[in-house]
Amino acid sequence: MRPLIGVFAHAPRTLEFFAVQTCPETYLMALENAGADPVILPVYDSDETLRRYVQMCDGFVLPGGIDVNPLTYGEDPHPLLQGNRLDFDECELHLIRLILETKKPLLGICRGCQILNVAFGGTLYQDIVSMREGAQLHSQTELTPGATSHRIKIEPGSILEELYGSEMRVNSFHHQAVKDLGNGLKATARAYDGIIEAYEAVDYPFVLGVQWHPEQETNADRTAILPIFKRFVEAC
Ligand SMILES: [Mn+2]
Repeated sequence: MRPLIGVFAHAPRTLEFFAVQTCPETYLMALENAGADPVILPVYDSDETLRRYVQMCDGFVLPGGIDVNPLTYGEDPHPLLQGNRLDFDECELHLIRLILETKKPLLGICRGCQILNVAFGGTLYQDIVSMREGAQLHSQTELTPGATSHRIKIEPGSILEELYGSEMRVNSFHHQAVKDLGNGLKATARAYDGIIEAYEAVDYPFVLGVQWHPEQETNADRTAILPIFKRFVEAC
């Protein structure tokens, strides 16, 4: 049977007059193409509901989205912090902890990779350019849909190395990034400026965080079976 994958909704970047939770189609397409049945999970404050979601699904995807509020990792806001929602972050962190208890597979993408690191006790660069000297461009200016913009070095023995070898090109749509990795996380890929682009959780069968958007590759070919999603669905 095809695994049922919960994709968290995210709060959109643009401010609305009413709160919205949404999910880009590319995540759903990537999962369907990889052999899973995706379902969008709203993120809100009900322990009972969140536990039901966790029980119901075989694996989970944390999508990209707005900035993570720095109070979640014990820091005050930097002047270049962008739109964020503390209430949303707190519900998501609660949901992540419930998922981790079950050891079910979890894939964090972009903001998902960042908040998953916070759930493990890690911290973030609130703004890469102003907080990290010598950083390269991570807010991509290449406009072609599905295009990549920088290279990453991949660690031997990692899931990514198994899929892509020792180096690959990735897209890059982030002004925040992982600073200190959480307990039990191991960096498995970095950009050439040293920014962490991927990590795995040592004590879990499949917990992977990637700073780029692998699902965006479906913009170029909507029927493509993408390696990360295929590997994730197999783990589910
Ligand atoms: Mn990047």
